[in-house]
Amino acid sequence: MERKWWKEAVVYQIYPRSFYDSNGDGIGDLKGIIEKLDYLKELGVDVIWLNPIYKSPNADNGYDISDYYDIMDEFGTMEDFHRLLDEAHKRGIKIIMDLVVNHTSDEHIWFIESRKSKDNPYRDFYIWRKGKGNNPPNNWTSFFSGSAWQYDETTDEYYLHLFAVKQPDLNWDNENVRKEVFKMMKWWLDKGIDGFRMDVINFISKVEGLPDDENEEGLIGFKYYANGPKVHEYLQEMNREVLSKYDIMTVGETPGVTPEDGRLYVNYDRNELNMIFQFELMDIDSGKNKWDVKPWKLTDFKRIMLKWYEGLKEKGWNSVYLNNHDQPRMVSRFGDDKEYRVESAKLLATFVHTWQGTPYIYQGEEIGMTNVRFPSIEDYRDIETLNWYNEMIQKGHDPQKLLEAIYKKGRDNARTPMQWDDSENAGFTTGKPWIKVNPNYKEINVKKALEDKNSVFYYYKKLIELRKKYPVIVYGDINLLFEDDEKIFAYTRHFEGQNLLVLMNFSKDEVEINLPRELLEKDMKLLISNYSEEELKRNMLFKPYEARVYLF
Ligand code: ISL
Ligand code: CA
Repeated sequence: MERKWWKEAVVYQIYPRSFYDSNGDGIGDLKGIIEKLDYLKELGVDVIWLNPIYKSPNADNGYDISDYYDIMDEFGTMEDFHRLLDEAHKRGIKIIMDLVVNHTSDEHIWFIESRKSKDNPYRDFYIWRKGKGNNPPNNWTSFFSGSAWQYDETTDEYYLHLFAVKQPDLNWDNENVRKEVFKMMKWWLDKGIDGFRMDVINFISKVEGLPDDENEEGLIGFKYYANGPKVHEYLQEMNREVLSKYDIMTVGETPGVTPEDGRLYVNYDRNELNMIFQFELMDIDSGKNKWDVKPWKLTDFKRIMLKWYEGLKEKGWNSVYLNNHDQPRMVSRFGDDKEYRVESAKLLATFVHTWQGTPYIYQGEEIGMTNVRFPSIEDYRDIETLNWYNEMIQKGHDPQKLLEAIYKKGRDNARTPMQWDDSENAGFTTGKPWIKVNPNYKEINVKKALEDKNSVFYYYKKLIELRKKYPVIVYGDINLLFEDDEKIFAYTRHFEGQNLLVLMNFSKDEVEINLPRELLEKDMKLLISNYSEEELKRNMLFKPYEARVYLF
């Protein structure tokens, strides 16, 4: 297997708005990130992925970009950005940027021009269609509720927006759109950035004719733009024109992708992307839609991860993540955010860092931050959450029940400010934060974590160190043990004579693990565990959420 720096790297995702506020306006900023670089250096991460920092009116917190060549006012200036890149590089930390090119803001100059007239040179940068009588051109729905079409009076046509009304979709079939995007990517790469995370990159090619979806459930129209007809042609063009000219890493965000589709994006010989984010694991607890939450099963968890491991094996590379800025906090979703918060946060980290693939840490995960339960809908900021809530209220649903779903799945769970210490507003800002902090910050914060050698933070630090020391953790193949067990997740890994045994109890019960004889006979060296050495004398009786990693 080919060794690559981005396979060995650990990525840390920063949501700048909620990371650290350097000037007291209540909004995290670039200077704030610079101030915290030493903290990230201490943790040991190699790459920072920055959520969008471009100029934006913030309908969707920066995913609606009005100028790709400028920095969002609240976040600082281009000079601040250069300093951030420089200071990160000085510490040996790379920076990858979010590339949001399925859509722009409606305040982007291209769209302002495009909507002016049907013969404007930018008209064809976006997807405009005539309505069907008084109805939109087709029945597709938006991720953020309602129709995916917005009527525009000026020219009596509709434009397509898979996300918010303020996020019109670009028309990738227009060669000039692709040229502009590639030019912009080079402009950033020439500044020395180290790669891109590509927002919904598998949505850029829509099926010709934009047909009605006969299946009127869930996200209507999805199959006509997810992994569309020309997506691979466009990504190969992007690779040829831009990516292949730099030593960078790329990761595509790709909702609705199976391992078969995945191979087409990441197989080495296809020259498209290095990695993608699969969503099958994130959908593990979804019923009719994300808000309809059903219990998840460990056997499904294992099955999905194994399928992706086998699916990309030797021909491509996986990414491993359990949460991000769109998802609930992993300890609340897959662990226990009460009695066993610390233990289960460490257990989940053990999985993320010892499975095959590049691990992605989302800010705050490394101190075990949890979901939040705001008392009122007024406290929420996320456009997806608010649009859905309003739509459901109009349909007559019970507000309290809606809040319960938001507590489980709302995106603001991940977006509350980073908890730095136990002072007011968790030390995130001296002003009024743009979104309230999680009230548990007195208990869960960075300062406390750094003072406690048994904290979640130091466990992450150690996992990251182990990854650097033992190539088997990065490159080893995987063999699952006890595949059908609903409590135990266990596997061995092998690489060039190094062997690893990972044992994890994903339950609140004590569980005895009966290792197969051939493993019992081996000389095992414990590399890391989330319970104390003293307690480990219990041998193979595993405490709630206990995790151990052995080298043999
Ligand atoms: O957030 C989701 C589930 O709640 C996803 O459906 C999400 O909308 C989808 O994965 C696309 O996400 C990305 O593009 C969006 C942006 O709002 C998200 O923050 C971003 O990660 C539009 O740009
Ligand atoms: Ca600020």
